Amino acid sequence: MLLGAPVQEGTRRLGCDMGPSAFRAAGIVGTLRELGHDVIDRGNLAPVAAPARAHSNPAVRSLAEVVAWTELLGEAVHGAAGEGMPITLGGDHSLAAGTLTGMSRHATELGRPLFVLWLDAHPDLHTLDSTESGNLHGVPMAYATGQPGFEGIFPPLAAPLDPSRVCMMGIRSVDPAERRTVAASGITVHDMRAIDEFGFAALLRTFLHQVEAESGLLHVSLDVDFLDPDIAPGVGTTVPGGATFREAHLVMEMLHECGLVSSIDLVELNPFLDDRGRTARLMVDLVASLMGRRVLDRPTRSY
Ligand code: DIR
Ligand code: MN
Ligand code: MN
Ligand code: MN
Repeated sequence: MLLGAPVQEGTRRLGCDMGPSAFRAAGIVGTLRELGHDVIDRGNLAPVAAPARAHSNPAVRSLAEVVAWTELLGEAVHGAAGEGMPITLGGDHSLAAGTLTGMSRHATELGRPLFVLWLDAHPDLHTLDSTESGNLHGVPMAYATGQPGFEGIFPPLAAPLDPSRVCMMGIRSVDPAERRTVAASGITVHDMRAIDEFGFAALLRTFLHQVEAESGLLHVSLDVDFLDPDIAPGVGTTVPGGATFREAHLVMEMLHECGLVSSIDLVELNPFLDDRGRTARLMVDLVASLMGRRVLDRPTRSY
């Protein structure tokens, strides 16, 4: 189930609103059908215009728009999760506040715990009070894990994410307030140093075993800047030293083999900054690996 979410108000740089179109132009529908999946493309969502909303932190920008997207996506993703696997085509990463709202409700109804694999250069753990950039693509994980200051502004989650059920990988740009939250929250954060030292496979395997042991649902949130800028230039917040082509495909293939992925965000693709669509095509190829494309059939799962 594809849901277009052309939100760009969570970032200062314009162009993420073209992300859903670029995923379609890069062939996401045909690619998934070739793998044998039934695909329904619900087109692009559009929230009704919301009146501007101020916050005591004057840096915060486009709060009303991001809250409106959170409410709209919460409903849409909850509905889609009842029918299949919601794949949300972003749009900037503020949309994860909405997809996690929807998946939290779905998981609560099923009585299963929700796990999140956050693939990003950034932990996106700012609160509305701590953000200095004011860009709300930097806050969704603080909201979803129940950090203070979102009550009465964002919709309440059916259940805040348990930090022990969140795993972040690829992290290499952390603001001071986020660093304190990482230390205090109990979220598993594998920065690039940890990945250099232990490798994606070993670290991811540990997390997937945890999801499996608790019969969890696994939401995967893939920010384009998880990838190295050399292979993925089409994003507004490139950070050197990201995941390589091979590492990213390995992560995706392991996710397919685990069979636990319930929902996916594809975020921060900025076609205006891309190089003849190559970032969009790479993202579609990664989704293909996550959804079952492989070089050879493997007799046993590798995770
Ligand atoms: C940065 C950027 N930490 C901020 N965050 C991004 O503006 O708060 N997340 N780009 O993916
Ligand atoms: Mn992000
Ligand atoms: Mn329901
Ligand atoms: Mn990022």
